[in-house]
Amino acid sequence: MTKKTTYDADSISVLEGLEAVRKRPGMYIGSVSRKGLNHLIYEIVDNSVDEHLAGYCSEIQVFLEKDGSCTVSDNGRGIPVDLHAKGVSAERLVFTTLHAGGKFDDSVYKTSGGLHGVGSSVVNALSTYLDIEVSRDGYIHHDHYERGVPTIELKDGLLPVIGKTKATGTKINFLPDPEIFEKTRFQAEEVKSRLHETAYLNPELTIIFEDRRGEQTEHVEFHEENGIVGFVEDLNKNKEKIHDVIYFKGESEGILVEGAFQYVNEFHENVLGFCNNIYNAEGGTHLTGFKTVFTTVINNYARELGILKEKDANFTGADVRNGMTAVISIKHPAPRFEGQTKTKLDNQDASRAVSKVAGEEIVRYFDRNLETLKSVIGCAEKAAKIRKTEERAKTNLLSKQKYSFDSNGKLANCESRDPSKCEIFIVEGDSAGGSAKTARDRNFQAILPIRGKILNVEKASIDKVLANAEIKAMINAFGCGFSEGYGNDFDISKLRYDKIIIMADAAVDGAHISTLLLTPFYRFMADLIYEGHVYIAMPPLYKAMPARGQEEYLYDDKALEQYRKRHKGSFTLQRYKGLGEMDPDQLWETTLNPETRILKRVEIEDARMASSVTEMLMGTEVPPRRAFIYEQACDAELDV
Ligand code: 0RA
Repeated sequence: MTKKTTYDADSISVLEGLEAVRKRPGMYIGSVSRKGLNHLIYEIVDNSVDEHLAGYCSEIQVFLEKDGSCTVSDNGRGIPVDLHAKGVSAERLVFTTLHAGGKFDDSVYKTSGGLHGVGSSVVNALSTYLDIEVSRDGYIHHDHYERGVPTIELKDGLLPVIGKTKATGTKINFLPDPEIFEKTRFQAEEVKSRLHETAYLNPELTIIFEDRRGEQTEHVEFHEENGIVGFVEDLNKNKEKIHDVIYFKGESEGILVEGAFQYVNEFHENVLGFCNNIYNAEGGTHLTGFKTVFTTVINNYARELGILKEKDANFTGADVRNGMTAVISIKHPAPRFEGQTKTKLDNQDASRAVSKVAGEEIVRYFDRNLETLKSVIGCAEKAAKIRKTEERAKTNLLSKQKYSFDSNGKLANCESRDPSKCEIFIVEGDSAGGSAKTARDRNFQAILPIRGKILNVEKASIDKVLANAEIKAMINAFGCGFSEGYGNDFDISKLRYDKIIIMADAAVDGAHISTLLLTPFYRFMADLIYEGHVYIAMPPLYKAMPARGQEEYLYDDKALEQYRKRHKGSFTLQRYKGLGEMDPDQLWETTLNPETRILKRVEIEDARMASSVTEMLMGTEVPPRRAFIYEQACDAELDV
C-alpha cells in the first residue's frame, strides 16, 4: 500500500529549477503534442489520487473551463501551507522545485511513480498561469504563478488568506502555455477515459468531470464500486463473453495483488498491467508473473483432464490467453520502471508476488468451477489449432515473399534504397493511384494503389487475412513481416520506408478511411505506429482563387470559413471531390511535396479503454517540412 511519510524539508530535494522544464518539456511530460497536454491534467489528478490512497480524499473534480484552462479540486487534507524550513510556505516549494518524485523514492509528495511522475511543479512551469486555493485549518489560502514564477508576495513566508472555510482540500486551476504546446485544447474523450480508468482502480473514489467549454456543460460522474471487475466488464462490453469475470486478490512480500479476467469469443488477448494505479503501457514483471503462472496452471489442468495427451505439446502462453481480457493491478511500495517510455515494471518481487497470489487463487477458483475451466481450455485448443494453420500460412507467405518485392503487382517503387529517405503512399483506388504515380518524386516516393474495401481484419482469422491481396501487398512492400497474437516475426529494422503515408480523398472523413486501412497495421504491425512511421496525408478540400492575390489551398471547412472572413474581395472556389480531380502538379504541391504538404501522424493514444481498435488511433498534425525544421531549430537552440 502506498504510504505517506511526514512532510519535512528533506522530503523535497531540489534538483533543478523550472527553467529546465520549459527548455525540455518533452523530458518531463513525454511530448508537447496533445498527449503531453492531457498529461498535465493527470499529473495534478494523480496527486489527488495519492491523497485518496492515503485515506483522506473521497472526491476529485476535473473541469475543462471555457477559457481553455483546467480546474482540479479534491477534498483531501489540502497541500501543506505552513512555513517550511527554507522560510517559505511548503506549497511554494511543491510548485517551484523539481522534486525527485516517486520515480526515485517514496517521498511524501509522489508515491506512485508513473511515466513522468514529477508532478505539480512541471505543470506549473508549463502553464501560462496556475492558481491554487488550499482549504486547511479553517482558511482558504491563495497562491498564483505565471509560467512557474510566483506573483504573490508572501508575508513572513506565508500565503495570503482569501476566506474562511470549514472544508479542507486543494483546488488548482491552470492554463497550458501555447508557447510550449503544439495544441492547447484538452481532449475531453481522452481525459474522460483516463479518469474512468482511475475510478475503476479506486472503487471508493468518485471523480466528477465537467466539460464547460461548449454551449452546454457536459457533466459525468465516475464511481466504479466493482473496481477492476467492472473494468474488465467494460472492456468486454459488446463482445461475446464466455463466462463471468473471475476476480482474485491477495498479498505477498508486502505487495498487494489484484486481478480480474474474462474470456471472449475473439482471437486476441488484452492483458493490462497497473502498478500503484498507473497504467504500464509496456507491461513488466507483474504481467510476466501472471502469464507464466497462468500458462502452467492451464497446462496442468489440461493434462489432468486428459485434454492434452502425453504425446501432445503444451499449450503456448499465447494459446492459453487467446480471447482473454485481464487487468492486473498491484500496489508496490517501491516500484522501478524501465523500457523505452519508462512504463515497464521492473521489480522481480512483483513477478513472484503476482505468480504466487494468482496461482493459488486461480486454482482455488477453477477447482470449484470446472465448466468455466473447460471453456477456458476450449479457447486454448482453438488457438493452438489456428496457430498451426498460421504457421503453415506464414511459411507459404514468406517463401513467396522472398523475391516478390519488385514484382509486387501494382507497387511503383522508388529508386532510392535508403529507407531513411523513402516514403510509400498507400493510395485508395486505381485512378488516384495513377495520378499519384505521375505526380510523385520517383527518387524517394513509392506508390502502392489498393482497391476497394480491404478486409475487416479485426474479426477475420489469420489465414483469411493473409489471403487478402491488399494486405499481402502491404506486408510485402514494407518488408518487415508481421506479428500476430501467436508469434512475432515482425522486424522493424527491415522496414523499407521511413514514412508510410495513407492517402485518401479529403472528402472522406479521415477517421473513416483509417478504420479499414489502419486496423491491419494495428493488429499485425503495431510497432510501425508505436514508432511513428504511419501518417495520413491531408489533401486539400478546396482551392480558393481570388481575383487579386495568391491562390490558396484550404484543407477543411473550417479553413474555408476562416478564408471567407479574412478575404473580403471576390474569389472563385474549386472543390476537389477526389484526388483524381487534381492535376499532377496540384497533387504534388498539396499532398506529396514534403515542403508544402500536411501530414497527420497516427498515434495510439489510449490503447486500454478503447472498445474497438479504431478508436485508439488518432492523428497529430505534422506541418510541412519547412515549418518543421524551423521548430526543430528552435528546440535545438533551447537545448543547450
Ligand atoms: C503532503 C502532505 C499532506 C497532504 C498533501 C501532501 C496533499 C497533496 C495534494 C495534492 C493535491 N491534493 C493534495 N492533497 C494533499 C498532508 C499534510 C497533513 O495534513 O499532515
